[in-house]
Amino acid sequence: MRFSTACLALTALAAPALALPTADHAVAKFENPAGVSGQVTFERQPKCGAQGTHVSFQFSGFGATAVGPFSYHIHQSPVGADGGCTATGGHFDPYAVPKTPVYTCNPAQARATCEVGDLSGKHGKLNPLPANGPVSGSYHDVDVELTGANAIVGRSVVVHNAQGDRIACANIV
Ligand SMILES: [Cu+2]
Repeated sequence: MRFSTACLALTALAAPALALPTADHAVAKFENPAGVSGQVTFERQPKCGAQGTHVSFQFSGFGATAVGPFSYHIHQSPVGADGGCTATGGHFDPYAVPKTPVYTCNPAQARATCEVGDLSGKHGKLNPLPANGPVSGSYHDVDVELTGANAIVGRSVVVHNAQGDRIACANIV
């Protein structure tokens, strides 16, 4: 959430809305009728600075058995052909941030210590109120890129329950 205010202020000053080329926009759509639905949208916004994307998310359908707060990350690989989340591999971490003695990432600490894909570490976990209700929000993330060597397109977003289990995943397209 650290970058939201400045980003929105600058966006408001940008005059007419321009159609975004495909490379400036990507989305992960969660379409699970029996479980977590929603989407995470990534938009490159040059007015927010040369780097990064504006990220907006909305989720619902966590269900009575899913216990949050829910973390969510960009994972290295796409969802498996069978729809399973295991194939997504680990967190997207192109800069190989230090993991010893222990990896930590929270919204109060320097972002350079966080994996690029650790969206909930950098910006906060999903904390629906009521417990299994819908949740939404947005922020600017200076390290998430849609183009170039560290592009996130073709990877995936994975949602975890409080125990760390992968409860939903969707490809970033
Ligand atoms: Cu994850």
